[in-house]
Amino acid sequence: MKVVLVFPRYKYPSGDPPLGIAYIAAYLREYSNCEVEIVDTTFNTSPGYISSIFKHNDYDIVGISAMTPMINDALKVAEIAKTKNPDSLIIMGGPHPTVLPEETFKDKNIDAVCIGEGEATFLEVVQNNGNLEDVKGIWFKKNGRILKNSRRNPIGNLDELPFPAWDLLPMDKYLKNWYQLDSVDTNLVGTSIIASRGCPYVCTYCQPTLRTIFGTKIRKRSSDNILQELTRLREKYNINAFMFQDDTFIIDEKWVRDICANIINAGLDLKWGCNVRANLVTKSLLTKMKSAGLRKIFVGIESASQRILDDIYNKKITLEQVKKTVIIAKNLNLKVQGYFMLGAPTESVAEIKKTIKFAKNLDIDEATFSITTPLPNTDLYKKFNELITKDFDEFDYYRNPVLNLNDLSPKKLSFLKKKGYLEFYLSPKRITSTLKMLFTLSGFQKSMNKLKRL
Ligand code: B12
Ligand code: SF4
Repeated sequence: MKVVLVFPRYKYPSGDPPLGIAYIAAYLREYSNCEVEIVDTTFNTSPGYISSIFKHNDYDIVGISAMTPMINDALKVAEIAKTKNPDSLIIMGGPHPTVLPEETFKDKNIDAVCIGEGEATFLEVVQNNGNLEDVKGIWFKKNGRILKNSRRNPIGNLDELPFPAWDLLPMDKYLKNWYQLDSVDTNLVGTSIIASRGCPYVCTYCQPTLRTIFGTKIRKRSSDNILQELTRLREKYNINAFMFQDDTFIIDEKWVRDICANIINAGLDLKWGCNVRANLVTKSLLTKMKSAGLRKIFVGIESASQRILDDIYNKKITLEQVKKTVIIAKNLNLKVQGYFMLGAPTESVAEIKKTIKFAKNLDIDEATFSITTPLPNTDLYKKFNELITKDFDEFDYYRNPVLNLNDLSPKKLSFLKKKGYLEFYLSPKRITSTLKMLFTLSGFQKSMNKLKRL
């Protein structure tokens, strides 16, 4: 049996490999005899690429991954695949079809949708030779009707998963374009990993999507398993840096300390970064993490308005915690990147300006300003449903406002976002590092990719 997994990323080149399908591919290789390939358009967006792949290959099963802003591109891939080979089974998975399966089935080329985690579900589809009748986690079309199999429980022990199938991805390009630790050193060679799945928080712009994909409980890989992955990555690709992409990496302090102790004992000598939550940061924890190689933290700050943080985002952090986190990190000489969102429902222009000013004055090295985008099925989406466009192409929080805000036109919001970036990166205390970044060769290439998001 021949399987292909497609990651139809056309919009923004990124140094972050698509770990979801790389995990599925590795799992299929480990536990079945099928032939599996990954087709990733991240570095080859030419219109003929996908057509030529399907012209020259016959696949029994085509799996396509989709986040909301990628859905239209994903559906085009499905159309090409079905046209070239009407007998192939087309399964779509990932965040978008998981939260909007019925909507996804409106496309005639989609035969099945995988709800949630994909490894065990896809394996069973392969083992059943494409027969979907009793495969948990699958919804499928039969005689024009949608049949909904029951949900599959998430994999209990994440250590059972083989490491992602990096060899099926264009890893040379990913390593070259990886930018997460640029503010530490633009010459670092690194990649991203995922050490846990799930998040217990309930931010309105994110949940219940994450719970729908990964279940309600947070699952963590063992520190030994993580160490093995890092060792393997260093052997295979000579990395000297990495990032934990986990949403809430420091949620379990004991686990994080275990990982750090393991990294130190193994003498791994890798520089790394991770996402933190301002309400969970302590000096003692960050000190331990730094001794294991931590060089940068990423903090979801979102807004300088406590009203927006509490009433609109349900973020469960305070601005005091944010300030304290930055002070602790800077005293440890760590780089800090802040994430901010502009244009929440009910947010005033004054509040947006306050957020930009707060970011500018905070002692952080990098800032990302995105546009508040209530993704389908999130609590924020449900609450402000009538204000939101239904064109999924528009759901891109780097670029388009999807909310119709009375006193704030999309043009004005985009202007404010650009202004935020300029004020932040051209402020006297950052201008030198901004120019330094732009004038190193590797920094320049990666900065160009980032600029596409402005
Ligand atoms: C790292 C990350 C990124 C990275 C890299 C993403 C990548 N995959 O290349 C970067 C920073 C580039 C990124 C970008 C964006 N991201 Co992002 N990202 C994440 C994050 C934190 C981790 C992704 C990950 O690796 N997860 C671990 C793997 C194992 O899970 P997975 O990818 O979901 O795959 C599993 C299942 O979904 C399923 N599955 C996935 N694909 C398929 C395919 C088939 C056929 C099957 C059967 C199953 C299946 O099986 C997989 C294994 O179990 C998630 C949140 C999270 N914790 O998952 C958000 C998340 C995926 N991102 C999200 C979004 C919206 C974006 C953006 C679209 C934002 C934007 N610009 O508007 C952009 C995409 C732009 C682009 N075209 O590249 C949303 C998606 C929500 C939605 N409704 O679509 C998430 C869920 C965050 C959130 N809580 O809202 N992201
Ligand atoms: S935004 Fe982050 S902290 Fe909030 S629910 Fe989503 S993953 Fe968890």
